Amino acid sequence: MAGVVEYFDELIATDQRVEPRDWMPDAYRATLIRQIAQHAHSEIIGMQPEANWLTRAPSLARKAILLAKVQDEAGHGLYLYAAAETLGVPRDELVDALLLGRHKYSSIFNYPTLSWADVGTIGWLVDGAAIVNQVPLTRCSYGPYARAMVRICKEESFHQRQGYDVLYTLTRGTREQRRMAQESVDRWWYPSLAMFGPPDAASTHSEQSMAWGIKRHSNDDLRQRFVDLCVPQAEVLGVTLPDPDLRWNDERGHYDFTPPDYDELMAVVAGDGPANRDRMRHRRRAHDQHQWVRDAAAAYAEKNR
Ligand code: FAQ
Repeated sequence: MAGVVEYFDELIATDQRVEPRDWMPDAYRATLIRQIAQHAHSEIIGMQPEANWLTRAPSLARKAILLAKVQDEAGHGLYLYAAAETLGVPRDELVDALLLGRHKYSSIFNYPTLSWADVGTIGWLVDGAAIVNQVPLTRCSYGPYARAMVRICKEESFHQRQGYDVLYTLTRGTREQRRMAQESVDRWWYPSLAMFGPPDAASTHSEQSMAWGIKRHSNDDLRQRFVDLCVPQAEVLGVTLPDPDLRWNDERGHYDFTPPDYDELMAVVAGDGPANRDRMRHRRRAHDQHQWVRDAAAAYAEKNR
């Protein structure tokens, strides 16, 4: 036993990857299962807000692009479930944990998409926040998660650009289109900042996850990085970020900003956001209605065996 513990400590200390065959502490395994499963569920639930606009995209090209993006999210969910399975937990169990409300998914997907501009804003801000959070995860100490993140980040980068392009087009359009873009940014700014999680002082897992090399930066550091990136991008778009206290701080070398309302974050995470019930109802219905697909796939696999 002592040998494997030292080997694990050595892998972490020398910034190498832990692989599924390696011994790992139970708490390290549990933390990874929790984070990777939450991440996978977020990708799957995250298909719903944008899918809401598939039938109403303003052109065939926009519809084809959005369809591809939503399908990418399904693929991300599948890579991530596969990464979680390497930790010894079957996929059925993970999916059941979501459906029974035992697992969380990202707060951001509990907000409704009220206008076409929301498709642009989700791409720009939500995928933008996802990239800031996930690029460091390509260096996560657990190999299968880190490798899944490499491909996911490349695709997220395309998603972010398509969203920016939607907003760029709207902000160069009619007065009504510019108004729609601004109204959407006003609604999504703070929920996007909240995606990074509670402030460091209230983050239960950060310290241990950083010691294990699962997380590489704290929630607040990543949130600050995101704000610093967004301000010049908002200027190019010609939209105003809805924060009167947002200003450059020469001393800190960062923008000062108003943090999101963490009570709201906790309420949304606890199931009380504007769309939580709809999201879960839709997910459970889809799961039940497609039982025949899983049955057919299992029967086909059995036949081939
Ligand atoms: N929502 O101690 P910490 C995407 C929970 S991007 C819900 O700081 P940790 C792409 C947290 O789980 C979105 N719950 O936790 C896309 C913990 O609860 P627990 C998904 C939250 O893990 C774009 C408790 O609060 N990305 O899907 C949130 O160290 C467009 C205490 O928090 C990821 O999952 C929240 N915002 O840090 C798809 C990235 N924040 O488990 C479709 C990977 C915190 O003790 C369309 N995950 N909680 O019951 C992470 O980086 C981390 O898990 C954090 C949270 C940073 C989210």
